[in-house]
Order: sequence, then C-alpha cells, then structure tokens
Amino acid sequence: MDDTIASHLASSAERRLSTLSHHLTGHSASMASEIPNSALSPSATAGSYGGASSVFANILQAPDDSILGVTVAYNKDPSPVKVNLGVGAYRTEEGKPLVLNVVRKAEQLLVNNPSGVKEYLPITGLAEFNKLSAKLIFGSESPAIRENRVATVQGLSGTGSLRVGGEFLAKHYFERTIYIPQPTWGNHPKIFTLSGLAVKYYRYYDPATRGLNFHGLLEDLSSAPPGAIVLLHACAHNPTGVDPTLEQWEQIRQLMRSKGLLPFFDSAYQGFASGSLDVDAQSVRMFVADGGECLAAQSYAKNMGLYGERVGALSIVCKSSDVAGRVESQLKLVIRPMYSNPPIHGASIVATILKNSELYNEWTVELKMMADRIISMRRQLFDALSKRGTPGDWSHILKQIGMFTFTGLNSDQVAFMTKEFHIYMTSDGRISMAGLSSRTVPHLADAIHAAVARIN
Ligand code: KET
Repeated sequence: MDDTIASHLASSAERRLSTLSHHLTGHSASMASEIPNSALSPSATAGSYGGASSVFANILQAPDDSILGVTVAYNKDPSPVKVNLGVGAYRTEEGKPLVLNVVRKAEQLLVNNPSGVKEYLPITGLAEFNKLSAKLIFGSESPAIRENRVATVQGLSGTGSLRVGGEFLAKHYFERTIYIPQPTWGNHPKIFTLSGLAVKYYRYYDPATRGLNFHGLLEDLSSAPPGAIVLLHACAHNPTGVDPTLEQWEQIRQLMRSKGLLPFFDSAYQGFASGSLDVDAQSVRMFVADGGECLAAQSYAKNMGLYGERVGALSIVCKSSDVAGRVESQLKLVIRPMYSNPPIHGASIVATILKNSELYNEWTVELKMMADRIISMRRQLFDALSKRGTPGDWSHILKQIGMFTFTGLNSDQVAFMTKEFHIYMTSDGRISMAGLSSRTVPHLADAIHAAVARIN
C-alpha cells in the first residue's frame, strides 16, 4: 500500500477510535460508578482460553436506543390498551403496519420477471434506481442532472446514506465540522461522529414559542467557520415538526452561500409533510437552483413504507460532471470495505414504481392518503384535548409538520403516561402521529390530561 494512503487510513482510524472511546466513556460513566472496582479489573483467568469466565466478562451493558428501545419496551408490555407512539412508522386506522398496494404490485412484477436475477449490484447500486432517485429529489427538470454533475449512489436507507456521506466528507473535505440542529434526530450526532466529523449544534427550536428559533439559527450559522458542513432536514423536521417557511429557507440559503457553508440535506420524509413530493423537496431544489454544491441523503422507509428493505440514496451535487465522476469514484472506496454493495430487492421495487407512470401516480395517491391521515390525527388529538379542557396551549399539535408532534411534555410526564396508561413514546415528549388512530386518540388525550394535571 502507498505510504500516504496507509498513514491517512491510520490517522482516520485513530480519530474514529478516539471519538468512539469518548462516546463510550461518556455513556457508561454513571453505570461504571455503580459497579465495584474489583468487578472491572481483570481476574487471573479473564481473557484466557478455556477459563471459566468469558473473555467478554468485563463488557458493560449498553443503554437501549432512545427511539428503537421504545419498541422493545412496548413489545414486552402485555397490556391490551398499550399504544406505540415511539418509532416513526406508519400505522393504519386499525393500528397495523401498511404495505402499499403499489409496492405489492411492483413485487409481483419482479417475481414474475423471468430475467430477474440476484447477482451482486455494482458498488454504487442499481443505476436506474440512482437516476430516478436524483430526479425525485432534485426535480425532473433539474439542470444539475441534465448537466450530469450529480453523483448518486444507492445507500442503506437514510441512515446508511448519511453515514457514507459523512465518511466521504471526513476523508476528502477540507472542513471537518458539521453543524446539526438542536434538537435533531438522535442518531445524527452518532452517525457523524463515527464518520470522523466533529459535531456542533446550531440553535433551531424555541421551546417558549414551540416554533423556529430563526434568529438563533442565523446567528449560529453566521459564526460557523467558512466551509463548515450544515445538516438540514429537508422537510418535516424530526423531532420538532417545525420547518422554516420558504422565505426563511431563502434567507438561510443566502447566508450559507455567502459564507461558503456546505449543505447536507437529510430527506427522510419527502411527501409525508405536505402530501406532495414536489412541495416537500422545495428547500433542496432552492439550493440546487443557485448552481452551488450540496449533499442529499434520501430514504424510502417512510414514503414508500419500505422501512425494513433499507432503500435510500446519497447524491452529491457538484459543479461539473468531471468532478462528479471523481467524487463517485471515491464514494466507491468508502462503500466497498463497509458493505461491499447494496441489496437489490428494495431498490428494484422503487425503480419499478418510479419508472412506470401508472404505478408512480398510484404511489402519489397512497402517499397522500398516509399524509392526510396523519394530519387528521392532529385535528382529532387537538379536539380531544380541547374537549377535556387540558390546561395549556395545544395549537402546536395542528401547526407542526410531518410524522411527529413535539408535545412539550417532559420526561417525568412521559414516564407517567407509560406507567399508568401504557403509552410508549420517546422521553423528549415526541409522539409519532402516524402510530395514532381514531380509536386510540381518546386514550392518549386522557393520558396527556392526567400527566399535565399531576406532574409539573
Ligand atoms: N433521518 C431522519 C430525520 C429520520 O427521522 C430517520 C428515521 C432517518 C433519517 C433514517 O431512517 P432510515 O430508516 O435509515 O431511512 N427516523 C425514525 C426511525 C429511526 O429512528 O430509525 C424515527 O425517528 O423514529
């Protein structure tokens, strides 16, 4: 191996290890203090082959994931009235997971296609899927696509696409700091830290108004170092449900471009916020229209209900097709040692739907139906709290956008609702409106009412 490559690999590996150990010590500090020192120091036999104790005996129990751990706890609860409002996953009015009709149709077509094979995909994934995904987010008329200056690779849903983008930037971009909103999806800081980037926060949410802290956001981005990466939720900000208006987006764009900040869009909810794929991509398209560069990670988990298929894409919009070609060549070097190449099934489903106008139209109808059901849950919950006279202003339930309501309930109130009412949600007070139905709204409203009355 070339010496410079070897030393680069060594230094980024060291950086990752040191951030990882920082993470682990941070998380386990309180647990370690409860364990006597003797239990942590190696005994005579620990680590020896054939000894009675495990070579892993000193490993500490890690905490459950703050979002996926809620489902684990929910599954263990035998109560017939339990409701899972933790993870952002769509449920029907009957509380059942939904496989879209259009997805079933696409799968039928794939199964019946005699030339369908299960060969390895290229490192960058299914080429047709990548093209269609770029068109979906940037728009079919996008000059960046026409000029062939977008590098798109298939990713393991949104998470995997963010991670590949993060590692690419840590390896090749001159500014290794990424600014993420405060608060943000709980996995963002971990993904980017372990990618080798330094994570900083910019102000985003104002608990007092339950709206955007636009002033704080502009101030923090203004003082970011030139070239810093900025993670932006394309729409339906998670967990707050608060998005900038188009005018505010325009101001953010101008500020970021004037300071040379690099936008990295996380688009996990395209179509889920407004019910329209184009409307929900406006923020991204605004940044591409100015001819500047940006990254975008897409997920098909929510908008096509393909959660477990792990289908997504990472696009890097460049200034020229020559640069885009070289960027793609380096993305391959990030992907190959990580998971070699992506899975074929989910991407084939998406490509089948996106390239066939009949299926595409059917998809948009089903997507709108999901978005509308979520919006109707907002109205029903708001009305149920109003009917109960629950103290406080609950109008944010109607105003917030996308899958989640950031209720403003604190962690003690959440714990009370879980214990007394078997309602499962993240401890920051976020509820997934998509997990709610007309049948469960009264139960949730009773729980919120009781929590607000009893606990401050
Ligand atoms: N970005 C955001 C903002 C996001 O909320 C999620 C998932 C993802 C990316 C990644 O999704 P993927 O399945 O990798 O395409 N959020 C929900 C699920 C989770 O936490 O994994 C959630 O917040 O409940």
